[in-house]
Amino acid sequence: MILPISADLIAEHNHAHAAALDEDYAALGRKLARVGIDIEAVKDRVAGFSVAVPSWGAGRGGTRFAKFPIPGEPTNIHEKLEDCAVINQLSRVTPRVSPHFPWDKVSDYGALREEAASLGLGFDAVNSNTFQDQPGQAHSYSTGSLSSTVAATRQQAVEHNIECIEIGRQLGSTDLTVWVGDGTNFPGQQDFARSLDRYLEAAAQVYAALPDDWRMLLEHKMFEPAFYSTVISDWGSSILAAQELGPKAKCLVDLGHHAPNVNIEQIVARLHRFGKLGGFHFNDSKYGDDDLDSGSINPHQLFLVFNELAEAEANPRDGFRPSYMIDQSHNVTDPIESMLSSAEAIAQCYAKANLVDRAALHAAQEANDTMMAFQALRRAYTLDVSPILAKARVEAGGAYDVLAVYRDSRYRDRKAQERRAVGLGAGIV
Ligand code: LRH
Ligand code: MN
Ligand code: MN
Repeated sequence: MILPISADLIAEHNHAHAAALDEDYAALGRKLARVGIDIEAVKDRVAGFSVAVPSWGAGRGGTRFAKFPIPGEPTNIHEKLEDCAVINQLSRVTPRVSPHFPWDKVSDYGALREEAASLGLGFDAVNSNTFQDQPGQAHSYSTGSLSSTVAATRQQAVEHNIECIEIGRQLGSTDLTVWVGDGTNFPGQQDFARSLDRYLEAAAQVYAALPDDWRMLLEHKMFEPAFYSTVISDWGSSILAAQELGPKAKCLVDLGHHAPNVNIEQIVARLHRFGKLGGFHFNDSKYGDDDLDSGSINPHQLFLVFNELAEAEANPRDGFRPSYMIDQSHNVTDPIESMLSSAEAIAQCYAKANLVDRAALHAAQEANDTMMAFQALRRAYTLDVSPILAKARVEAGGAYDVLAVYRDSRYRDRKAQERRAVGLGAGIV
């Protein structure tokens, strides 16, 4: 395996911080020991945590107004994999990449899988794209895709999803994520009930093509690109569709796809209660599907989501296997830096959720002691868990200070010499 960043550089940096890390880790260990928590056990759990990165997040994002490329950004899936390898090499928490088709189309997927493996990476959920027309495509998605009024368009969307499953099999994936932008911009434009009927009928054909060990993750989104109504607009539509499709259909929660102020952590608990929690697209949001960096706007909400996940893991009803993925658009930062920082924010919330004294929380809930129930969460949230993350990272060969090593490596500058410049123009969603 040839990884993109020099192991010597990482070792040199880590050596310079080793004494400080040991001191901070020991101090936190003593603090946790006072409340009966073994820091080594927490570190082991953190070491087992991972979150996938989106292939499309490796390039600079943009809005429909503009995209501002940076020198050295990736122009194809091979270069994206290389950048994702940097993120995983330094963070040791992002060993899988989630590809999007046809954006990541190649001629030989077996070779792509090997290429990823040689960089220490595997593949996560495959994402289909029926929200955009491609050059030479027979039928336009302007009338919708799985719910289109045009039968041939629905068929094309079904076939594309089935092709994604086939690609995913070759890549070693076991999840198909389906997000459709289908919806309307005007009252009366389509019949709400009939468009859902069409979606369900087409989605059932995709579902029927799933291998036994696969899941179909239905991703809902309230609006955009449709601005009046969307076919799978909320978790209610999503869970109803998943229930109708069958046990392999689950719901995927993208943190930016909800109505403003919705209690997302409660949605997580509800979906788990009915065995339908399939996965996450982590990002943060101020106004809508902003795709901002995870934990940059509302880190407390991210913690509360992980608290529900920790609760669900402890009480796994119909099983607990959510797939975790970042889905962000990096419009003004180096995407590698954003994903390094986001992966750390996500892992921090995971660690904090694992530090919640669940017995104390449950006892306070039973006793209707509101303040102490809240304090059980607050105590975990206010802990600085960064020494635990850093220790797990360094022990796995990653960097103590991921951003400092990345900058010192001058990786992006080197890529700017090697890679062709990407064009200007509007970005993707
Ligand atoms: C839709 C979405 C979905 C797409 C991705 C590019 O807004 O969140 O997950 O596949 O963005
Ligand atoms: Mn998403
Ligand atoms: Mn989105």
